Amino acid sequence: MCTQLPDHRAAAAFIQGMPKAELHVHLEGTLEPELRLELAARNGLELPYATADDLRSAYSFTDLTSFLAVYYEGISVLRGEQDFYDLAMAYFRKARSQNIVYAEVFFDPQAHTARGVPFATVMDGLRRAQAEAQTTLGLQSQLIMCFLRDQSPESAMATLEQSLPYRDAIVGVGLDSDERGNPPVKFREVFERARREGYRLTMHCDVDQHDAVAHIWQCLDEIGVERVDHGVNVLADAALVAEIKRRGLGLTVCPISNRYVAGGLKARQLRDLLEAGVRATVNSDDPAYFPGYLNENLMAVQGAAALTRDELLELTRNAFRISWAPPEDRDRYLDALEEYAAHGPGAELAAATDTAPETAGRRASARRLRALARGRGRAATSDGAAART
Ligand code: ES4
Ligand code: ZN
Repeated sequence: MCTQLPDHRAAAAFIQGMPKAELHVHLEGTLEPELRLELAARNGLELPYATADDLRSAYSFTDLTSFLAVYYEGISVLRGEQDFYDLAMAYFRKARSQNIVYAEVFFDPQAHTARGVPFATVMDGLRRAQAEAQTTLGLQSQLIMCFLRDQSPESAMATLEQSLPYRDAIVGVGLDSDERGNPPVKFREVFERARREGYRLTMHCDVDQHDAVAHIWQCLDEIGVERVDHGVNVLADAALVAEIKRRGLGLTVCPISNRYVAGGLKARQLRDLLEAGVRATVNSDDPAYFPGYLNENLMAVQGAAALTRDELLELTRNAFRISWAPPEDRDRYLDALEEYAAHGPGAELAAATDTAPETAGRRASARRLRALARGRGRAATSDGAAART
């Protein structure tokens, strides 16, 4: 199937209405300037800017390192439990307004504990927001704790130990911050321990970083991740693509983030990943800094690479498939998505083009998609278990 959405408005309506999952968003990266000013005032802190627009126009970065300096500066207004609650709740409201039904959200405990904020304060605020979002918005969420790769492995291990009383409130661990000189293997023991404690494993491999391909291989061979955050550079190595497919690993791609810190949306690469059969997804990363939440990211790549209705659906199927939602929830979300595919905007169009002449490649991919939609496809995950594809 190769149904083209007829125009921008049709694409926007289709994307808005689609039930979606977000798997790569840093809660601290959702701190909008308005809330940053409010929290600064609440905590008696002076900011060098008086208005949200002043703050926005002062955000200037060209790469990961310069972005991270701005990001950590922003974080410094987060102090009390209510601050973390407000931060998370604002994101959950925004997410639900975009018809996100399930979100896995990153947080960076070391960026707070290093400033004297207790681990418990962070957890209490985030967990209260999660419970509130579940009951009042119907939004399901899970937390992923990231270690800062530009800090020591000892600091990461101490953070892992601090998290253990909250083991049931955190689904997995990740690795973020500045990648240069901080390869995955630096944290091998920390991730080994995290796995033993029952955490799911993911790691950032930011786009176009020094040694990007080698870092992704390390994630597979030395760490045993289930997902790679970003990871677009896999395309430089056919054997790596093949291995990622063989293991059924997911990639959480963040197009607008890439435009800001890696020189382009990487929309063509995203389409190549889909065509190669890699479980790629679209996500928003740090939407307060790389303007655009999930729908805007999907719109951006749809516009740049003329993604079809079916490709947009496949990106969203991938997000639910590679999510760490309990299997019964994941399958319910996938069923709701198939319902949307069958009856949502453009369904008549899809039915009509389904009978149009197709290329052999399109036919094969349509067959694969139909089989997958029926839940027959199975792939091995990194721990060897069979997963619904
Ligand atoms: C991040 Cl874009 C990105 N890369 C690595 N670490 C991060 N933390 C927040 N955003
Ligand atoms: Zn990220």
